[in-house]
Amino acid sequence: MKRPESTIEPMPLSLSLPAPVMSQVHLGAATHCPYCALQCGMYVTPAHEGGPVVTPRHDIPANAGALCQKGWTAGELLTNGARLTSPLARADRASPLEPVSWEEALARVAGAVRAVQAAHGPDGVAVFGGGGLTNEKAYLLGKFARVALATSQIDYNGRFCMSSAAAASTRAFGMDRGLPFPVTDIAEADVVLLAGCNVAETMPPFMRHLPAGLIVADPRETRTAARARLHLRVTPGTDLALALGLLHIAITEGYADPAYIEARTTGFQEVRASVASWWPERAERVTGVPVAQMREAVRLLGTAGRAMIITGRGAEQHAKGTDTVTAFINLALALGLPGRAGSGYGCLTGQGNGQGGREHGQKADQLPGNRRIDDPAARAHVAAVWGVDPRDLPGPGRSAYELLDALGTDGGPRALLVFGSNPVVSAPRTGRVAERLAALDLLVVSDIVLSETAAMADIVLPTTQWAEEHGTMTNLEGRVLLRRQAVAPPSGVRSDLAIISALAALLGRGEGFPGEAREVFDELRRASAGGVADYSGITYERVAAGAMYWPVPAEDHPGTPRPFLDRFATPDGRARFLPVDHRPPAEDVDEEYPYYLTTGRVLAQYQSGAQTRRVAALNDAAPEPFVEVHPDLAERLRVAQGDLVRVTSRRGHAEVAARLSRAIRADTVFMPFHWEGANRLTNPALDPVSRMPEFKVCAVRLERAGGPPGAPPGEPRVAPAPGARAGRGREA
Ligand SMILES: Nc1nc2c(c(=O)[nH]1)N[C@H]1C(S)=C(S)[C@@H](COP(=O)(O)OP(=O)(O)OC[C@H]3O[C@@H](n4cnc5c(=O)[nH]c(N)nc54)[C@H](O)[C@@H]3O)O[C@H]1N2
Ligand SMILES: Nc1nc2c(c(=O)[nH]1)N[C@H]1C(S)=C(S)[C@@H](COP(=O)(O)OP(=O)(O)OC[C@H]3O[C@@H](n4cnc5c(=O)[nH]c(N)nc54)[C@H](O)[C@@H]3O)O[C@H]1N2
Ligand code: SF4
Ligand SMILES: [Mo]
Repeated sequence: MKRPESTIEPMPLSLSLPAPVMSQVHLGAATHCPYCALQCGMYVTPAHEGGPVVTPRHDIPANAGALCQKGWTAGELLTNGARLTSPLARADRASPLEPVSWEEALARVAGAVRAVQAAHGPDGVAVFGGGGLTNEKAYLLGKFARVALATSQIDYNGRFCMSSAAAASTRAFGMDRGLPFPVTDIAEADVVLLAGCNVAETMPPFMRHLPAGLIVADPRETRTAARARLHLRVTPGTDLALALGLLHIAITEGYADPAYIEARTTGFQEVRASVASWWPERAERVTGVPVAQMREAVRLLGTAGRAMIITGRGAEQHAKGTDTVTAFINLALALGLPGRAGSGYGCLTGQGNGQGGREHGQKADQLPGNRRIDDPAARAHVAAVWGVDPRDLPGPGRSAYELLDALGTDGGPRALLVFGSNPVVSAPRTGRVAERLAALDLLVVSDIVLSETAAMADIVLPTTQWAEEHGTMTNLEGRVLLRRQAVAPPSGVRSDLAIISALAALLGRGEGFPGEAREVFDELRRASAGGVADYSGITYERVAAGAMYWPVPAEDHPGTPRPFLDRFATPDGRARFLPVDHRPPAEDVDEEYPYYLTTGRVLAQYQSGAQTRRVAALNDAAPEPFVEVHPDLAERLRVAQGDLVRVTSRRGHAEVAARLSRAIRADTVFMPFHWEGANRLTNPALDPVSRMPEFKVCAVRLERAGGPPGAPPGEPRVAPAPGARAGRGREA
């Protein structure tokens, strides 16, 4: 490596920082949270006893001085004893991981990659990326796969997250920008419908942007739903029918906006015909949402001066997620919302760089700038930037679950390089995923801690994290932000960029893989130029000086906070209505597996828990996995609060403590996926368009585990529904 490993790099910004930024320098480096897509602004001050101190920034409107508990405690990630500080490798599968030098670790990766490719061809090696990686990392990783490895086999965890919303937005609007408006616009709406988002726990400071006129569709009475004027307690997996029913009501009761539909859209007639049979009583039968509530929701949305419809993973993580989002977009279009100030449709991106991470080419079917890899013009443009022949660029590869499912099989990849994901906890049907990972000739994981996936690896590469590095992140509103280095990384770790750069060199690609973020970003700008997600006009200086919303096609272009105000990004500038129809979940309940399992998040844990389970305060707040069960169901199962319950699906089982709550439907149970277990149960049925797995609904049975079967349930201690709770979470 060229640069010393434990010194702070100079700020990559010139000294022309605007005054407000300069005056805050004493607060520590102005950077952003390591976790979710709200990317709350924070200062990180290195020199404090007990480790770096985090304080919120006020100059980033997304959080405006607030942080959630995860943000406040993020400093602990930087000094955590669980941090990896040396590469690890094992002599063979039976031996333990032992510290090795960087030279040895990288040489072993390169040697094994060569051997696998010699025996099985370029596609013998696969890459799995993450939506938490900076734009620079996501870009370089995609280029590394296509150019240095010449493999088509790259995908990333965002397939499990944003792919359905992305696919639906692209086909309706020609552009996939999660919120096509600044997050602060939401407060200007009179009514917001949140379909399958629990922002009170998943991005608490976001709550302040929500208006009083809140409608929430969720099978559970979450802390978010408790704040809503109207809670539609939808049966898991039936949002598509809900959206069709709402559109039927909107049309028949005169809330559609004919002038808008005429001027700004195509395809309304087909959609109108397709929802004609979705009369409200039929939608009620499918969704469990009373007709009166559906009418009330449409009336609120239809009579509001400004209204928004926003989807989250609850509506999207289904084998019909793309069509479900399309149905909500159809509703928004019929009401005349998208492309009007203070109104619109949006989805809530989840991971820290879930937006940028899905634009720059770590996705199987995509090249930088959110270009399609099967588009000859896109291939020609990117190949020219990369200095390669377009014919040498591989075509689309397998989607995330299909890739994991194929590992070590006949014709599947024999080696996998993972950067920024923990799929053995977070992928669906993890029993199968663990078996496939174990069948590989080579598993390499770059991580900051020994995640469950890293623990299975042959070689583990310890990497720098958020406040130890520079780069850019694109938040949920499409705003590009600077991740600034605040503290020196521990000696012994290298950045992902340096790792990719070194591996490329060892594989004979010394040119074209710089290890410095800014240099990578400058190339990313050129590669994205002319694409849908055009970053060509963005510089680190401009990002530091003010809000930069993509697309930014030139250095004198002001950026695009609201891309759809005049026209949509389709060839004719019009948004497209697309007819879609409801279908049941891929796996419905039956006699053997009589209950729905849905999965999701709790406030204090993040994703696979690799980071947050290692932060003491967070682990105290949410120490163990559980299954949320309605007291009526618990009584039927003879299960009391805290009892160990065995939850079984067709794919596996997990034993977790029961948490009784009236906040959930009696036909449904909920498990967070932050611990190994929930995903042993989930169904990898894939959406035909987005290849999103059906995380949010499968069929399970439950029984009391341990203890004498059929013992009296005792006095169940039932958690009150969140509406009854005094506190409102640990929001600052
Ligand atoms: N604390 C915390 N915050 C996070 C994360 C985290 O792991 N922990 N992860 C980040 C990431 S990557 C993401 S993607 C976001 C996700 O943010 P959200 O989408 O808000 O999170 P989830 O908990 O997965 O799902 C939201 C809600 O969907 C509901 N739901 C389940 N099934 C259905 C259904 O069929 N229909 C409907 N309408 N609702 C349903 C669940 O009950 C849940 O309350 O959060 C981000 N923020
Ligand atoms: N059942 C169920 N499963 C789900 C979901 C659900 O709702 N239900 N949600 C899905 C969703 S939306 C998502 S986004 C996925 C997320 O699932 P994962 O991809 O497993 O997400 P993380 O736990 O964030 O994993 C990130 C890993 O990268 C490491 N890391 C952090 N920063 C860096 C970095 O800069 N470089 C490198 N190399 N490593 C880093 C972390 O320590 C961690 O081990 O889970 C999906 N799985
Ligand atoms: S909501 Fe919490 S986890 Fe998300 S960016 Fe803000 S402080 Fe971090
Ligand atoms: Mo996500």
